[in-house]
Amino acid sequence: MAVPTFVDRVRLHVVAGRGGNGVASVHREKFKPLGGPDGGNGGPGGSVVLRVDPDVTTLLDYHHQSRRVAPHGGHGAGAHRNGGHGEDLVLPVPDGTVVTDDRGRLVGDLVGPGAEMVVAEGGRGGLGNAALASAKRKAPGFALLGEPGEDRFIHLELKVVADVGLVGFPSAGKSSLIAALSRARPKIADYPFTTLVPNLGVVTAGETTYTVADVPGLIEGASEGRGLGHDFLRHVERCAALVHVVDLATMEPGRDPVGDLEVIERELERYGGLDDRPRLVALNKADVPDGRDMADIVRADVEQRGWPVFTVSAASHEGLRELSFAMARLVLERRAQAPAAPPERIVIRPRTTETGPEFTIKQTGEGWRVRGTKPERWIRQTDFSNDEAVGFLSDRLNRLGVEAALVGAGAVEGDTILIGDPDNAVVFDFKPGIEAGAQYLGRRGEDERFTEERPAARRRRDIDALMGERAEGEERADVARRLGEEQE
Ligand SMILES: Nc1nc2c(ncn2[C@@H]2O[C@H](COP(=O)(O)OP(=O)(O)OP(=O)(O)O)[C@@H](O)[C@H]2O)c(=O)[nH]1
Ligand SMILES: [Mg+2]
Repeated sequence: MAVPTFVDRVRLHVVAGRGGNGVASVHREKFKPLGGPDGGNGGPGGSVVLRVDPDVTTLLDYHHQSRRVAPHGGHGAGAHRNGGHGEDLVLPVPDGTVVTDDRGRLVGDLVGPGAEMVVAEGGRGGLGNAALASAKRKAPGFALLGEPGEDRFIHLELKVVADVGLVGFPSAGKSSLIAALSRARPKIADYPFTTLVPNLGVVTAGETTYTVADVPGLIEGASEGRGLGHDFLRHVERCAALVHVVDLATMEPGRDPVGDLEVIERELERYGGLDDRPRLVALNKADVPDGRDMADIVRADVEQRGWPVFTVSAASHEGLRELSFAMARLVLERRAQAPAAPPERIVIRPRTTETGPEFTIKQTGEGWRVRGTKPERWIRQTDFSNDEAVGFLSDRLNRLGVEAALVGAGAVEGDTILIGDPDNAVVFDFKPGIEAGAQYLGRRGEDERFTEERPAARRRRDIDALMGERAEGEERADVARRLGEEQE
């Protein structure tokens, strides 16, 4: 098969960058051997972003290279140096690109220049030990790891964004009409299925400028896959109006203009969703001998259906002015109903914010399975070769109530606990710090992790302590936010 030059459907593997690791470091200076923690944070990984670029008309690039990877964030360093941000990988896509996930669910619809969407979010950078320090935990000997970036498959599908769609049998003259009405130069030939992908032309009628697209020819049974099938009709789904292009000069046995029109209407109906679109009928090739007579016979029949009829010739340009103004009127009506949004930057994030419980516990054959956004994120951030980091993890899990919930559910010391998704879970032996039932008795007073201080006050003080040591004022808000999230 020839290499396709127009690709309107691709499956793309997008991988965002990993966040950089935070670093555990201690400030050293002459005469000041214990200068406090100064390990910087890792930078976030780059995201993969789709952005509509008016100069891009096909998804061909993604057909050739179907895996796209954004750069990682930099690791933190000593002396409060934070790792650099991984740059976002921006992938230009044509206007009208529809994004779905592997299960066919709609993720987004990119319409209008500049519309953009994050399809794989970069991983967060890990906090360094400076940011993890608190009044109680003055010199943490650990830092958090950066998180992996999102890694997913998406499907891109192009739906041409045109105001008017031309439909009709092969060789009816759809491409010829586009060529006659606009400056587009699509391929025109006297054999069926010349057009294999939609052509787009820009038409100006008086004050109105609009776009016209043709669709590869339809034949009887297109909905069952005959000819090129009716799949391409998705390109006219967004059109304000449809124009039937009817061949007045067909020599094929069994075909006539009115019959052709009925066949195409049936195929449109089978495709579905296009009933509400106003229609015009262009009887084309009026220049052929007896063309006009044929047009007059057909006209009465078609007008009965309530559709305006135009007798035209793409060859001699007869009737094209009237047709183009009639199309303009329908486009204007549609635009008046739904004014086109100004081309602003839309940022769609595919993930919705999670609701519901922060974690769930389920007993399985392998052990107790803990799932939840936070516990799973914390696992990814933990350097399991560092005992202090593991201690910090268990503090966080306790604070969220995971341990208590496990005990409440009947887990006992020595049970297997799995945190995370089945393919990639971290496995622990359960070693509760509280006796069964003891979770109702209150907190362990002597343990700093269970101080009675309100979290908000503690967080504020932690930030103040941290900021006292640091000059980078502009990062204050960012660190405050991050600490808030990390310490929740
Ligand atoms: N005489 C005459 N011939 C025309 C006219 N319009 C188109 N044709 C001819 O009809 C043939 C088919 O035209 P196309 O524009 O390729 O038809 P199409 O509808 O795009 O066909 P497909 O792409 O195959 O679906 C070509 O040989 C054209 O030159 C017309 O107004 N008059
Ligand atoms: Mg064509």
